[in-house]
Amino acid sequence: MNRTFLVGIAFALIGQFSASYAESQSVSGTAVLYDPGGVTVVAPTPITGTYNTDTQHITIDPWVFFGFAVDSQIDLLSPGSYTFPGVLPINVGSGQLGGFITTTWAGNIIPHGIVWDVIPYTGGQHFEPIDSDGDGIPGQKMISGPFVGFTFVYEFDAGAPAPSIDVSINVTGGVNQQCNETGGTHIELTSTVDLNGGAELASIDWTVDGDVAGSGASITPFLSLGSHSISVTATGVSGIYDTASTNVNVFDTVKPDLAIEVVDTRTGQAVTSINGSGVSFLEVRLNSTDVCDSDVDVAGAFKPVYAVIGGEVIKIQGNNGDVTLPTTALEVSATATDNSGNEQLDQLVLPISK
Ligand SMILES: [Ca+2]
Ligand SMILES: [Ca+2]
Repeated sequence: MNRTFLVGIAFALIGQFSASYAESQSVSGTAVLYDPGGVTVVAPTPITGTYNTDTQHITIDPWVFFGFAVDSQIDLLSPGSYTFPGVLPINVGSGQLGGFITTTWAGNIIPHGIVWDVIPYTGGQHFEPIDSDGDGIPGQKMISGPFVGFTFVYEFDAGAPAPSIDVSINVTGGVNQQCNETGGTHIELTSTVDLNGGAELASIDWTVDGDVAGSGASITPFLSLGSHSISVTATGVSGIYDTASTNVNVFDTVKPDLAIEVVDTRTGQAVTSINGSGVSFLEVRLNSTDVCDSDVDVAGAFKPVYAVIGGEVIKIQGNNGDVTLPTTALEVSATATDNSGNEQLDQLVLPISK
């Protein structure tokens, strides 16, 4: 008596386990509703459900549309042609499965049809809705119920989630950066890779302006002044991949440094004043450097300054055709311009003593 009882429990347990592992797969995907013009009335909304592979029936877990629960029961259809009351003919080709769907919403019982391309992968399969009535909108439009002319599609994975890779780019310091070396900046680019559904990463490859720029989780390329397109592709061992792109702009808004130096060539020393007889030994040097531009354009002008005491009148007197003016100082002004158009101005006045 006891023995029989135990065997019975064992069978019951086996039955339960085989039901949950062999006959039932989880369903995960999205629901979309298109209006008769193909505009999405319901953007892709996450749905879950259960696929009973023995009865070929899918139950979509209730989700909410306009405040009412949507309950969809799907009888799967193997390749062939089917007609159901209130539904356009459902024609299922090879490599496809059809669905006769009964959706209950706000007290309405709505029959509709769908055909999926079924794309198998390790551990599951993807159900991709096709335009089975040829109206240019994915899915098959409804011809009965409150949404005649609308199309309702379920797209999902059944079984294990499909392997997927998602990659994104992080630019250390942001996508707009000041030039901090001659001609450009080294910029650190880092990828973030999300692997799902058992996907395994094989490689990460970068391009800058369309050219191969390295591989691995991060690279630090030199980017010249201007805008650059960056792209990274993460590839899985199964060949699936994802690509992310961004633009990085290197700019220069820093003015060049500029120093005016007046050198007495007799000593080679910079001077801050000179006596009259030394004027012909002066040489003016315009020194400019820029973080980004190694070849700054520098232009200068050199002119005499005449001291005028209040109340004096300047008279220019000719003397055998020469004109002599009492020069009291030399003034140098200069402008340095880098290749991004940033200008630095400087001025120096050198007094001349008698
Ligand atoms: Ca369609
Ligand atoms: Ca600059």
